[in-house]
Amino acid sequence: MAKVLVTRRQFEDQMDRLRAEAETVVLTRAAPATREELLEAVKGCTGIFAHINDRIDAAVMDASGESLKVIAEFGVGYDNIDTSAASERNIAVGNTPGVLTETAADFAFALIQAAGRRLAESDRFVRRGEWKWFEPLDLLGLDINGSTLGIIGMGRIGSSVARRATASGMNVVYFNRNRAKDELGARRTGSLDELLAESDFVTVHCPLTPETQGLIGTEQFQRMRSHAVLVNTARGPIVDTDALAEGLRTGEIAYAALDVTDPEPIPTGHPLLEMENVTLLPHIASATVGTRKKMSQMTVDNILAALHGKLPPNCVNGESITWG
Ligand code: 8YV
Repeated sequence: MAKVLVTRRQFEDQMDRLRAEAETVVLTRAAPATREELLEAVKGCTGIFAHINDRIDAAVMDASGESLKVIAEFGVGYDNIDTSAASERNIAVGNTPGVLTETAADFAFALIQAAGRRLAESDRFVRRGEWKWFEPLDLLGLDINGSTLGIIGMGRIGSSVARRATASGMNVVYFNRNRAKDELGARRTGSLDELLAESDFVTVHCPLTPETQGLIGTEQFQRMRSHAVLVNTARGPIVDTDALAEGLRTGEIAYAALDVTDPEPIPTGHPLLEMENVTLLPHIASATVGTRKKMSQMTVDNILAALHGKLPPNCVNGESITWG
């Protein structure tokens, strides 16, 4: 019987689908597997049900002992998997595109609104007992309607955010390698600098690649408007965390709302944790019951297809796989 490793607890009905066809090992410890545990746990596996915290590189693939056929990521982003190493080894890599688009866009737009109107900060203000009387000049935010939103990465999620933004009366500009098929009333800027200079809100929706790592750093913060809000729900390393902390401290930008950080989780004592003008969330953009269930099902679909000798229905390196 084939063996499948699931690196975190998952929905039981989906685990039952795997158990029906493979010896299924679910790592149930509270914390993610350490490197040593992962190298040990993959031994003899045909499939890995992987999560964002698992670094699946050549060493992990080789530790399976050449049995590995499929790595299925629970998520649309798969920057934690070395896809070139997988392709070289004829290992299919699957992901879960599409199902989380609207959920992630809802969340990004919620953060744009929450940051603009300083919701988290205002909640802390009330909890600290500082709300004693009405102050007309306290906790003033930034209007959503009439403001300009800059979207970095106009793919599925970026486009869905654009739809929400135009419906809320925002002007939308975007920066993307190619012109979007449907621009949804948004205007493509000629450069990232142009987008940063024009935007009141900037939201990040590009994948993490060697080209986008550190895309927003010191120089970019200097180009942003001093009242601007940065929202990142994509991947932490796209933004230089130290430069961001400095930009927030010196007033180069006004506010940041981050669902993703670098490193993740953000370590105790990190300067961002001490700042009032930052909202920090624990990577929950796709975390609704409905969406996470669909992601789990798609991840299992990707594994089961490979166990049956077929390419996963959502395979990112299908052109390199010689079976299926
Ligand atoms: C997941 C995500 O929660 O899809 C993605 O790329 O970042 C999130 O939806 C994450 O991948 C959990 O493994």
